[in-house]
Amino acid sequence: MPMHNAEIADAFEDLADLLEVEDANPFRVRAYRNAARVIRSNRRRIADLAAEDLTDLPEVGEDLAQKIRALVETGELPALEEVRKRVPQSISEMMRIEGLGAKKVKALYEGLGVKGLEDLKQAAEEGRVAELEGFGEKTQEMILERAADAAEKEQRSLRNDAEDVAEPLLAYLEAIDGVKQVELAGSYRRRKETVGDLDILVTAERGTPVMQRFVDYDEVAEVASRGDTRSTVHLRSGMQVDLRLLPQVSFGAALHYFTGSKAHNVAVRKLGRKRGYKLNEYGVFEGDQRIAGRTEEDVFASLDLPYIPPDLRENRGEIEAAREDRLPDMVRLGDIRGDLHCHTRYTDGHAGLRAMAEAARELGREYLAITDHTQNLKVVNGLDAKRLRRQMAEIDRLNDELEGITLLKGAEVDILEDGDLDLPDDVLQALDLTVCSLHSKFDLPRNQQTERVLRALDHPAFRILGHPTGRRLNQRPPLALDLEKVMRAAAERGRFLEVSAQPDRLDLNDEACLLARELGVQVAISTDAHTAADLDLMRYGLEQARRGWLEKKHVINTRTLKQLQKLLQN
Ligand code: DGT
Ligand code: CA
Ligand code: CA
Ligand code: ZN
Repeated sequence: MPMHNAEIADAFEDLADLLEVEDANPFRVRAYRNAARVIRSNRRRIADLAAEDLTDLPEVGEDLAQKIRALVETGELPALEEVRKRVPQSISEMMRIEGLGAKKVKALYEGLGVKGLEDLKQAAEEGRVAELEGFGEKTQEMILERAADAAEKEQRSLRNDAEDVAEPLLAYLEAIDGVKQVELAGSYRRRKETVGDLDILVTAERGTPVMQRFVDYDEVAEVASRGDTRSTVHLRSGMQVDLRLLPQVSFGAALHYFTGSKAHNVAVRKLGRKRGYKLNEYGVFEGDQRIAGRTEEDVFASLDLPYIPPDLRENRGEIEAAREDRLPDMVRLGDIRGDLHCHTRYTDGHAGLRAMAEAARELGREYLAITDHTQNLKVVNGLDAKRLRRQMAEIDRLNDELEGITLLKGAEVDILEDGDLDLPDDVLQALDLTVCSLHSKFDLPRNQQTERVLRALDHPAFRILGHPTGRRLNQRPPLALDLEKVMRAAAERGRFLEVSAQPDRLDLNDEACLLARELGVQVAISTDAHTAADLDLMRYGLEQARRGWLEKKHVINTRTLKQLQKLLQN
């Protein structure tokens, strides 16, 4: 059974974590992390690629290719086994606590000898953590709060990882003779940014061996329960899957029920009760009479509601909006005309300007902003004014030559600790746009962090706030920032916020998108592409924008180039 991309990526991430604790060369740590990212987001199954093909992947040279082969063939990564001899493996458990990075974990290990979550909890309870240099009462409390979570809760899967697992399984089920409908409900269908487990609903002709085939699926590691109408398994990737076999007459009701969210269901049921109906996963009932249930449309129609798309079913006002016929006309992928954040070989991207431009054109984009990092970010060889000027000249030359796509001259400008921007004003003013981002000092107190961003917003060259909260799903919590204040200021000054489509960022998230809509700030949905293939990540950002009720008019990269340029000049 070949390894999943996610499993390979996890091994390299573990390696990077442990090396970081060991204080290894940061470039090496970064190389493994980048490789993990490339592997995780690759469409093809890495385990099926030959050694030569592996080096074609961005970030993967001879050395890494060899490590990947070894891992795929033996199930072990020798370099990882080596570090594990030096650093207890359980140490990386501690990194699952949001907010505890390698540096802090290392200090805890060396200073207190804590080797894992259990040790750490005990040390915190005894008050020893607060006494350690660089830690205090607040950190200790945070650890106590989050350690229990980290121990219990399996991490939720990122949406794109869940897709890698779900899509082949759905195809497998659909191919079974006699199977009629297969739908994946739950948070997956609502396009939530992370997924706890997969909830699959199936209808089939009588006598179809659905359950048998399900538990026989190649990727099943363990069958947790098996029945005639419901089974639960755990896949090798760690994902839990519930499968329910349903009669046709209640498929729509079940699909609605198991799509959720729970809060949405509760609100819909209440609405039904007001009319004297009973709603459950079998249908809508008036007395003993089933009045709806075959399709979701029927279920909504029985309550005089139009169809509510799954993306909106979070009980955030969608039922009232549906009743009053003012559901949002959510932005679609086809509305997107350009991409306003990407990197090239000048810094930490893996393709040149031309290759990025051609890939964007291939996807139907009309414009692409090149936004490499700036000088403060040394680890990626950030651009100083001189190198940026050189890139700008190259963009001018390319624009003369290229048909069907326009490159915009931009930069992802570091916001410095005091809110200054990381390039001289004259070069900033010469750019078509800036994406201004926080890449350091994540732990400033909320007031100070907010002031820092507000100051940056005041700079005349500021255009878009990149990945505003800095969160990395399953890795780093959002930084303390008064988003409402920032949004109000952005709205006043005609600035924009980014919705990063990077699957582990999705930042702004859905709720923040709703707030942006309410406060009248427009957003840019951007891929932050580091490879040509990354330009196709757009849909992940789009999904969260849709969950946040955003429409075409709220998203600046749905504008034509001319309209956008006007908006940016303001
Ligand atoms: P997840 O798996 O944590 O990402 O989130 P969901 O939304 O997929 O939740 P899950 O798998 O526990 O259940 C799937 C759906 O089934 C959920 O969205 C709504 C429905 N459901 C489950 N339990 C209940 C319940 O106790 N009451 C109601 N009203 N609905 C429920
Ligand atoms: Ca679920
Ligand atoms: Ca479930
Ligand atoms: Zn960035």
